[in-house]
Amino acid sequence: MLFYTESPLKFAFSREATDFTEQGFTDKDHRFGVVGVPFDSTTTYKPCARFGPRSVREASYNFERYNFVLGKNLDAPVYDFGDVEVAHGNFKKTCKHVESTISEITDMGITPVTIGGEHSISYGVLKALETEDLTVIHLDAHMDLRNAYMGEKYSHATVMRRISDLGPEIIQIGIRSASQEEAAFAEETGIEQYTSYDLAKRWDDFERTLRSLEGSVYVTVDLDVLDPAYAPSVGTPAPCGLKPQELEKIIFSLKNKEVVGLDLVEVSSTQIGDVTSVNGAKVIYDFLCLY
Ligand SMILES: [Mn+2]
Repeated sequence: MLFYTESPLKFAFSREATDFTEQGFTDKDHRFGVVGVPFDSTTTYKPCARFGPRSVREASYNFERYNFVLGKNLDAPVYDFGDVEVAHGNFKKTCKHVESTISEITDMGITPVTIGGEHSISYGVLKALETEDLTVIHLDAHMDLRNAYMGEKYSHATVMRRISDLGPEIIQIGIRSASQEEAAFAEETGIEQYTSYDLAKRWDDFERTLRSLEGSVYVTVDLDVLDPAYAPSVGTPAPCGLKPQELEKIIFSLKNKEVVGLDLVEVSSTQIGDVTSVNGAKVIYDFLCLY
């Protein structure tokens, strides 16, 4: 018998961990584990991403099990494992906790869905995954490719550079802000990019690229990829971003891809029902509805 949690401390539609030994699962079944990382110590502009896991989970209760657009129910087994223990002010320690937690989850054959926290936490997740032959789909207003930011090697602003050090292919989507150094690095290393302007001009090319992607895919969504009209409560808002309908389409295009994990970062809402948390929760909800 399945019990659906009503506690706002767990993502909507997640099952009790006691169901975990439920019979009937095969290795091919997709199971998902939600983990929060309430860490925001490297934030340089709007703080409060430490409240992201709480506000995104709370907002997830606004959605119907039936996904109207997809015409199907959210039936995939989802377990919410709660939050990783973070060490505020200590990236390295927090990163180690994230890495070991994600390793435990993947060892159980469960796909991690991580809620940040600011973007630096994605590095801890990727450290726990096999990055050879992996493509990281990175949705963000910013490239996050600096080698260091304000003297810090590990930061929300350098996270994709650190992930690129791990060796996966990277595709950046929704970009509209970068330093000259980052733009040069992306060009030199052949990181594929679709800016928010590209998406408006040549959506079909972009869809073709996504469709032709083979192998394992990891998805990292910095919610500032949306226009600040739809996601004002993020660490570093940037104008001229995506609409929720476009983000929805991108998430839906992950159907049939071999997704080994997804994270949603940079939600810094402190208000219940705030538009940023609702749009953030929708990313995870839409993704889980694909299975
Ligand atoms: Mn960003």
